[in-house]
Amino acid sequence: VRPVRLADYRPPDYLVDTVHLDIALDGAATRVVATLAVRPNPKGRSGAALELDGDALTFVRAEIDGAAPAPETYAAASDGFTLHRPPQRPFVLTIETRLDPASNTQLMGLYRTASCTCTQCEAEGFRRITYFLDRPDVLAVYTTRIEADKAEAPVLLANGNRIEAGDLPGGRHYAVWHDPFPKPSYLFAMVAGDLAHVADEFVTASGRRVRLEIHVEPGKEGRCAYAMDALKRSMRWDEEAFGREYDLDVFMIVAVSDFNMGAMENKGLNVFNDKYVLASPETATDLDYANIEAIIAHEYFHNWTGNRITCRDWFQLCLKEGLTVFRDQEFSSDQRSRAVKRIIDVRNLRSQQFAEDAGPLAHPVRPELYNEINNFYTATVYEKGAEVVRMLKALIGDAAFRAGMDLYFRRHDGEAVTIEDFIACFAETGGRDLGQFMLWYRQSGTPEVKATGQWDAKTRTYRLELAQTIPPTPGQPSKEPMVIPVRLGLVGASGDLPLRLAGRPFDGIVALTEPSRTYVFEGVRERPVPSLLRGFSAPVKLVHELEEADLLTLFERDSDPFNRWQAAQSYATGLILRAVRKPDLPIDARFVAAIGTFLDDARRDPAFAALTLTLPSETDIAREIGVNVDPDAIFAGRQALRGAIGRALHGQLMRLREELAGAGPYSPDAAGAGRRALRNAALYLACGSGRAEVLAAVARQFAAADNMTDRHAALSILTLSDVPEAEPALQSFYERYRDDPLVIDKWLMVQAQIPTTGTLDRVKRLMGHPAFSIGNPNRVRALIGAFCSGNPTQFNRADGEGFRFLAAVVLDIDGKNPQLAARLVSALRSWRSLEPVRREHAGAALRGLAEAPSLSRDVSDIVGRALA
Ligand code: HT7
Ligand code: ZN
Repeated sequence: VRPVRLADYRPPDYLVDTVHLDIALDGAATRVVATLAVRPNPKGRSGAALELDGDALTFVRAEIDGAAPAPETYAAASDGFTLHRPPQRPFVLTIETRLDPASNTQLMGLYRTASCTCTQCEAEGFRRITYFLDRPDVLAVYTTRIEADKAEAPVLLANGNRIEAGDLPGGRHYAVWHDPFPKPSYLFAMVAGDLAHVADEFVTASGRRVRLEIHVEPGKEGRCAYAMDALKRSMRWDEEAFGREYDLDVFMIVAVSDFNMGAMENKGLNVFNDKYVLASPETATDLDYANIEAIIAHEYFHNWTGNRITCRDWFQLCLKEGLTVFRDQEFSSDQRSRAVKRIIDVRNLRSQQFAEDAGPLAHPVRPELYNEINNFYTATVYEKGAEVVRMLKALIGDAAFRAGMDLYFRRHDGEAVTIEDFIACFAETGGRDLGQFMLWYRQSGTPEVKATGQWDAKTRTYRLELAQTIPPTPGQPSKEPMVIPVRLGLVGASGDLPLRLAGRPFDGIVALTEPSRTYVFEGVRERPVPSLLRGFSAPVKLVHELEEADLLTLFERDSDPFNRWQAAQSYATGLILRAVRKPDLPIDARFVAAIGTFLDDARRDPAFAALTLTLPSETDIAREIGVNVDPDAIFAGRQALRGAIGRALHGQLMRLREELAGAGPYSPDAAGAGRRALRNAALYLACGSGRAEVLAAVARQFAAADNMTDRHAALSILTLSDVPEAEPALQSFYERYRDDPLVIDKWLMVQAQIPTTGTLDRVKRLMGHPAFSIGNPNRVRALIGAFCSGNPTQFNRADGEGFRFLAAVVLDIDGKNPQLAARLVSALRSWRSLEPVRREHAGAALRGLAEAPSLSRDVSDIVGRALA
């Protein structure tokens, strides 16, 4: 049947109006009876067979309108159920299946996790529970009856509102839930288990009372306060920023310890990876808190962008994901610092999405073909998808954007729609043709914008030429020019210069639509330094050769905080690249001096200063180099810059750290988090000096910290610095947190990232540690994911052992959890940019995987595309 093509989309031949699910949990003999009200779709093919999807199902019986059909009229297999000649009128189809949730290691469909039995249906998991038209354009009203042993599973939850519950003979009980909102099958959820919960209430803008519940493993209730607060703030923000109110009487979140991704937006019953719910100062870092806030918001926001209005087909995934990421980013910007949030998001976009776009797995924001949809929950669909929405807003303006969103909600509520439907709303409210803009959804690859500028003192003009090119990507050898919003300003001796463009005051943004265009700014009285792509106004690679003195001007004077940060990053990147190419040259003292001056003022905005002091990562540098990458040389170049800053500024850095020491108890708010981030960034740089007193301070911080952020930062500095103090610190960390799996993940992760030759053996040893479990995605990501994606020198070892290790682990995991295995393989997405020896080893590991017998569709799709 695969691959699936967007061009082949056909409306379903049948629709399902209501679904009654009766799920009786009973270990390996769990019984599911589905009663479906089916009718022919007027937009489908009349008289067509009804082909229901199934995956690993055990068929028991079927009925049509209460009677058993003749055997020759249907076919039931583990992967589907077909009615050859269904009635051409509404009819009721009942099908019974048997399941064993405990043997479901894929964590898709109905499965057992430590504290409960739960479901994960996106994208195609519902077909692992019952036979169904498991596609997002079939919307039905669900009623779910769950029955289970009362002692084992006192809590029974499903989508919607609870309408009935009661006890049954034999120590069993049941609950019936009804969700009045039609939804696609991927949003179905149920949970049954021995769970504790915390409850709260939210009163909507129109005065409706909504009960809020967070369900967790008993004993973890004390770690839900931040998630609950984030939920209430998200609900209020969606009312204020988008006019969206919650629509059911209850909103539930369940935290589970075995989960393939971050969380899932099932209608009224979000299921979360416990990592993104549970937090206390002693166990969670500031980053954990920020992630919890963002993911709680993201899943909540899906209620309107994804659930009330859903996708017509999986090619439209960015319709809900890109838009919802945009919404959660806006929320976090409003809750915290907009500039800091933007820098963090752009760093993430560049490290994940740009890398994807530059390699063999590149695909458009809206792909046109897939072999396995699970492999398209990517940085391109999510993060680039969010950038596309942000550009749309920049191009049509805030008011037209908000009006477009209002129109979208009004026009398409209760529907399954396409990107074209979405964009049409903004074309209408923005009063413009967005045909060219659609290329952002169709063309893959990161556009490159080359800028060249010239100031003419005589005419007081500044000519800026912008030229765009889009590199070839798999299946797309040539591209058309895109619409690229470039926010810009010209910076003079005392800040931004007032500008005129084409005789009018310049509003700060141009839309480049041609391959190249020259803009002539008037009234430019002094030689300016151009500040381009302010706020990172488009997801492009800007090529603009600025002198180091110009970068310093922007770093010190640009009114745009993003470009102040960018100038420091570009300068540091240049220095690291020089150190990689010419390791014997000393580091440029002017940059170090500028950082020294910056430190004097760093207290004004600690979170921003912390980002400015964070050197470009090894992956950032690898991306800049692009070909024949040698991760060892990059590591050494980066260390050289860190060492030069540490040696020159350790006194100043350590004083700054002292001055920022917090008074009072830990609080995860943005101000406190910013202070801690700056203190720890300063400590990391100071430690580059190798001075004993700095190391001693790190060790003291590790021992005396009153919160996980500072303790974890100290542990990470010690392990990254490969000093003798690291081992006892690791030992004591383990002893302290051995009963807390989420904290032990941090212990696994810091060890996986140690940049020394013993790390691969250490990782292999840790796989045998009682704290590790190959069946738990969080443990696998913490140890193996962190090694393969977060330790460039050791994963990319020149002897190829890192790649061979990954291939062996992937084969092992693939038999149990293909989704998890496929995600691990993505660590090899940039393999062709490595230098020849490493490239050969990486290619051999991929080819070895390709030849393995019985590879899952998930892994073979990634491997096949990586090798193509
Ligand atoms: N919509 C969800 C994406 C998802 C997922 C979540 C958990 C396990 C498997 C999954 N497959 C797809 C999460 C989100 O983007 O909000
Ligand atoms: Zn999402």
